[in-house]
Amino acid sequence: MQRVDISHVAEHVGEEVELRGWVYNKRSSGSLIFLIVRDGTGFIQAVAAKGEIPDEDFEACDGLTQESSLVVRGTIKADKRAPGGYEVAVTGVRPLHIAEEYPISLKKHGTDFLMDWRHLWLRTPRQAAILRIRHEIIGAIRDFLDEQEFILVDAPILTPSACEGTTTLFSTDYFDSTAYLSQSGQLYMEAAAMALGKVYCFGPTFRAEKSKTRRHLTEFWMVEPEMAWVDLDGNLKLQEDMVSYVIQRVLEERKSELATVERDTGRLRNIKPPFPRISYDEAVEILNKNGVEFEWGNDFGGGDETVLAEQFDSPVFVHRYPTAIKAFYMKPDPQRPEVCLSADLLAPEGYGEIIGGGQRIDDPELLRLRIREHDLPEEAYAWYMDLRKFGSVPHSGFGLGIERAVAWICGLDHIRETIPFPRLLNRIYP
Ligand code: NSS
Repeated sequence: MQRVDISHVAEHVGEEVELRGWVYNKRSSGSLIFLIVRDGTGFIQAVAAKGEIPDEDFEACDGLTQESSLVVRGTIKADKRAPGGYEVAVTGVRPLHIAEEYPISLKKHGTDFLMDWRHLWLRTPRQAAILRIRHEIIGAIRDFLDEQEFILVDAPILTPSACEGTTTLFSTDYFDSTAYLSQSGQLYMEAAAMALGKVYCFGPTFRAEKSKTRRHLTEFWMVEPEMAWVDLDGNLKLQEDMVSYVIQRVLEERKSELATVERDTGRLRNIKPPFPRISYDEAVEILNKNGVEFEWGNDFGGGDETVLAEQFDSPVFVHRYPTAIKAFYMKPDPQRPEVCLSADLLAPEGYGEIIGGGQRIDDPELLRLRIREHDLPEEAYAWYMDLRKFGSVPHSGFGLGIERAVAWICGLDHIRETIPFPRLLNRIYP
C-alpha cells in the first residue's frame, strides 16, 4: 500500500493509502471515531466506523490518546466540509506508541507555561506555521543573495575580539585564555570581501543582553552581507531590494501559514523599494514634534523607534547617527565627522530595528585611533588592521536579525516565538 504525506492526499483521491503521524485530537460518537491526524506536512480527519474495520482496530482507535503515534490506512475522499477538503475513511489502525497524558491541551495556556513545554508546543499549527515562514524567509534571503552572486562564507563562533561593544560579550574558557561567543560575523566578512568581493555569512550570534524586552534574545541568527567598493547608498539599495523580495516571496509561497498566524497582510503587500530615508537629525525633529523629549546624541529606544516608524507605511532608513554612539568601525561622514555613514532599517507596525549596517572605516590611522578610543585591546585587532594595510578600499555591509524579521512578517507580539528554542535573559530551558 502506498505511503503518502498528508500534504499530498489530493493526488490520491479514491485510493487506499497509508498515513503515518500523531493524534492531534479525537472525538467519538459511539460507533464513529473522528481522529485529527497530523504528520508534520498537514492535518486530516480520519473517520473509523465500528463494524467496517476489524474490531481490534476499532478498539485500538478508541484507546488512542492525544499525541499518540500511529499508522492509519484508509481511503482518501474529497469532502468540501472537511478542513483542508479531504478526509480518510479508515480501513485499519496500528498504534505505535500510546502517549502519556499530554500537558498541552487544546484550550488556551499562558506563554510561560508553553515555553516550559516548547519542545512539544512546536507541534501546534501556529508554531509550526511560524517555523515554516522562518524557513521561507531564510530561503528567500539566501536565494536573493546567491542570485546576486554573493558567496556564502562562514564566520567563526569562538572569537578573540568584540565587534559590537564589550558590554554584551559572553565569554568562555579557551584552554589557557578566554574566548568570546561571536556577536557578529562582520569583521570576518570584511576580510572575506577583500578576498571574494561580495560575501555574506549566516549564523548564530550571541549577546549577553540584560534587557528583558519583546525584541531581544541572547542567541539570535543574523545574515551579514559585506561588499568591497560599495558606499552607504549602494548598501541601502541592496537592503531595500532584499527586504522587498523576501516579503513578496513569503506572501506568495506561505499564504496558508500567514492565515494560520492570522497575519493581516494588507500592509505587507505595499512594501516595495525604494524605502524612505531620513537622517538622524530629521528623526530627532520628528520625535520632538510628536511630543517625545529626545536630545541629539542619544540612541533611540524601542518606543522612539515605534514613533519614527509610525510616520511611514514601509520600512524606513535612519542614517548618519552620531559617531559617538555607534561601533568603532563606522566611517565618519567626511562632510561632517560628528555623524557616521551608518544606517538602521526600522520596520513598520512597532517592530523596530531589523537591520543595522553602514560603511566601514578604510583609513588605517583613523581605525587605529578608534580602536584606542574604544579601549579595545589592539593585539586582538591586529589582523583586522591588516585589511587596511594591504589594499584598503571603501566597503560596506549590514546585519539583518532573522528573528526580528520573522516577528514582523508574522505579526507576533514577542520575539520568543520566532525561533525554535529561544534563549532569553531568564530562560535557557528546554
Ligand atoms: O548590532 S547590530 O545593529 N549590527 C551589527 O551587529 C553589525 N555588526 C552587522 C553588520 O553590519 N554586519 O545588529 C544587527 C541586527 C539588528 O538590527 C537586529 O535585527 C539584530 O541584529 N539584533 C538582535 N536580534 C535579536 N536579539 C538581539 N539581542 C539582537 N541584537 C541585534
